[in-house]
Amino acid sequence: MRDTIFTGALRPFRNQLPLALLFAIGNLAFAGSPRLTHIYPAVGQRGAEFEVACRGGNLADAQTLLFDDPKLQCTGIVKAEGGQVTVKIKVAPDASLGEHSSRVVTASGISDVRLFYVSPFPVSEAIKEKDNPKKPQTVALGTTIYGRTQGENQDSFEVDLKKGQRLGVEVIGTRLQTQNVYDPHLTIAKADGTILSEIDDCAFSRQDPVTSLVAPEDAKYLLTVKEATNSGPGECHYVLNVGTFARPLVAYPAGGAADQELKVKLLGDAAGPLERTVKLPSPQEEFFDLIAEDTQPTPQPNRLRVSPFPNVLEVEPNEDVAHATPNDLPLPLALNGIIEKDGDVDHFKITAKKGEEYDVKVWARRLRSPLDTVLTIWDEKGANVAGNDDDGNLDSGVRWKVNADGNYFVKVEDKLGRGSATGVYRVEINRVAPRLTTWLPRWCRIPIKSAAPSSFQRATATRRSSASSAGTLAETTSWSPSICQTV
Ligand SMILES: [Ca+2]
Ligand SMILES: [Ca+2]
Ligand SMILES: [Ca+2]
Ligand SMILES: [Ca+2]
Repeated sequence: MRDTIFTGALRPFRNQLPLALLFAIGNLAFAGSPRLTHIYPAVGQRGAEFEVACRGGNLADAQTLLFDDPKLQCTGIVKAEGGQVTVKIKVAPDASLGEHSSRVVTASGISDVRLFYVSPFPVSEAIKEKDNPKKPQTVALGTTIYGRTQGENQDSFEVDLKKGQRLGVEVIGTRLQTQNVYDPHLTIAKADGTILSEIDDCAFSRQDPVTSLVAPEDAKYLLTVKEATNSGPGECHYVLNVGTFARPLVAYPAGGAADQELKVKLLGDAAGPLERTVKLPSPQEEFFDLIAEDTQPTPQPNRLRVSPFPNVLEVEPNEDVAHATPNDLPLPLALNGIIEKDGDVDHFKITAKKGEEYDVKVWARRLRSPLDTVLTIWDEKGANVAGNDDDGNLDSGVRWKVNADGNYFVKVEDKLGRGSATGVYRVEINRVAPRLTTWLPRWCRIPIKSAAPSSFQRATATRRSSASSAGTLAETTSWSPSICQTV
């Protein structure tokens, strides 16, 4: 399953269409099956109007490109044919930077979701000189480039930096591909070829590299984008943001109480931590996207959690129960800390009452921390009362029913004992509550074992989700064998 940097792809299209209509369109989509495999370019500057090509299938009767945010509007269809529709897009000057999701709406259905990015910078296509395709393209600081690096292709860019000036770079590639795995790789070198930074994958955007560095001297610096294995398949689209912007990797604390001001440190930028104070939204929102502004806006935000309960911040040293971070606040709470060096272990004291039931959820990797957390809850006698390593992802989570009144101790550590300055985590301890989630039915094609060794079958399934009053959520898959096909 393709990863997305945040949950933009899952953000509901709630401002766009009534729920009933969404389901109606969903049912139509089963018959019409418009497919959206790529948007090129999958980026546009805020405040700008431009054209993009949507490629896929059954797009001849396309009516619009629908975004999750009304500040991105499709203002017209330029040309529509079976496999491609070209549309005009207008992005409001105050549209959110970063990731958005979009679908093509046709007369007969609505396509699958693809990602689209809004940049603060002018956007242009990578250019290669015909007579000298290896010559780097000179780009200004504060530019968004899009292009392709198929097969062994490499695209090179040259930027001019003064000593001490920061260079921020983001590549978006894996998140744009749907038919093939495209794994971008980034190198930053001096003009003489000395490599200053080489990055393939990172916790912030997984297979898409981001980095920042401070220029060691006045000079020209070379950026090279390629597929990590020199064998880029398919379209291999990428988007490259280059500028003097800060590129923090995580925020600490990684969330706060709704409707309250929160002071956060943005960590991981080459020029050092940044401090910001933000007003978090109402508790209807689960997340807040923070754009760091430091000389230039950072094109992709750092995501914070929004909770209806207060924060507790760790106090080091807290390596054992005897030195646990003290806390007199009642649950529910969010415990925040950093596994800041190898071997760091953090403990927090909490108080709970018999019969209470809590969902204890760690937010670390899902907020782009490099940690693989392990969570344990101890009682005062040293008995392990709850714990978890991975709760459906690398972040830990457990439902905890309290058996006795008393003090308890929450322990957080990294599974491999690794820590770093960006090893941020947040443990949300919340009362168990009913939760209802709705979304479009999703059709997926998955391989099925076939008798013929050189072929496999694909079937189409509808996934439905349901929530009970107890808050449990089940996802069921119903198959439609009549449309199985051998390919
Ligand atoms: Ca990569
Ligand atoms: Ca710590
Ligand atoms: Ca510690
Ligand atoms: Ca884990």
